[in-house]
Amino acid sequence: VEQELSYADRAKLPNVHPLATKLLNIMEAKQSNLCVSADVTSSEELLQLADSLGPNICMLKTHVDILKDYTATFSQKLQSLAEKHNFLIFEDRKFADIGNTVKHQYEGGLYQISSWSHIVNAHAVPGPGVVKGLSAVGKPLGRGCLLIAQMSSQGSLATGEYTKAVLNMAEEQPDFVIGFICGSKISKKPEFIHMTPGVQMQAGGDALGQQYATPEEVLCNKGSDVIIVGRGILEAPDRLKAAESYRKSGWEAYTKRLGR
Ligand code: BMP
Repeated sequence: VEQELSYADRAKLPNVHPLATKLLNIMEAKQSNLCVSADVTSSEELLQLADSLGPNICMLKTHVDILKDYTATFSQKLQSLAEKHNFLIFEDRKFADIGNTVKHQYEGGLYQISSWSHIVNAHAVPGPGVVKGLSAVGKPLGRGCLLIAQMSSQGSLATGEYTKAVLNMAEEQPDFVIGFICGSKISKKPEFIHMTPGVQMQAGGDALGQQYATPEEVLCNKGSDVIIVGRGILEAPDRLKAAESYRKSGWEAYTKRLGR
C-alpha cells in the first residue's frame, strides 16, 4: 500500500501551485486544517474575529457582500491580520458568469477582490471561460481559485457527471486552479486541495438545507484536506475555545488518516 503524503510532502511536489505550497506549509506549521467562515455583517466584528482566531486557522473565508460597512480600509486591515497571524484570505464569491464579466467582478467594482483575497472560488457552469477570465486578473498577482465541484446543501445539482467535469476543468488549468470545494476527496492528484464546508461537531443541518458532517468524517473518512466552519464557531458561547476545539479535532482526524 502506497503511503499517503503529508501536507508538508505535498507542499514540495514539483508541480504544485505556489499558493497551494504556501497553504500546505501554513497548515503544517500551525497544525491547522481549519478555515473559519467569518459570516458576520460588521467589519469591526470580522476584524476582531480575524485577530482573535487568527493563530488557530490556516484560512479565513469571507462573504464581503454581507458586510453593511465595507471600506477599502477594512480590506487593508484584513490583509495585515493575515500577515500577522499567517493565514490566507478566501473570498467566497462563487463567480459564475462568462469570462469577460467575471474579470470585471473580480478586479473592479466596490470590492476589488483580486487586490486583497488570496483565493476565490467559481462555479463551473459557464464552462472553462470563467476560469480563463479570473485567471487573466489573478494569475499575475499570484492568486488561486477553487472550483465548486460539490455543495453541502440538500438537493445540490453538483453531483455525478457534473463533479467529474469540474475535475477535468481543474486539471486543464492547474496554473490557476488550486483545488475544490467538495464533500470528499475527488481528485487523486495530491497537488489539489480539497476544502469542505458544512462542518459541525454534530452531524445534522439547518432549516434552509445546509447539511453538516463532523471534522472526523470529513478529514478521516472522506479524505478532504480543509474543514470550513461557520456557525459551529460563530454561534458558540466562546468562539476562541470553539475554534481551538475544531482545530484540534481536525488535526487529530488528519493524523489518524495518515496513520503516523
Ligand atoms: P456554516 O458552517 O455556518 O453552515 O457556514 C458554511 C459556509 O460555507 C457559508 O459561508 C456558506 O456560504 C459556505 N458554503 C456552504 O455552506 N456550502 C457549500 O457547498 C459552499 C459554501 O461556500
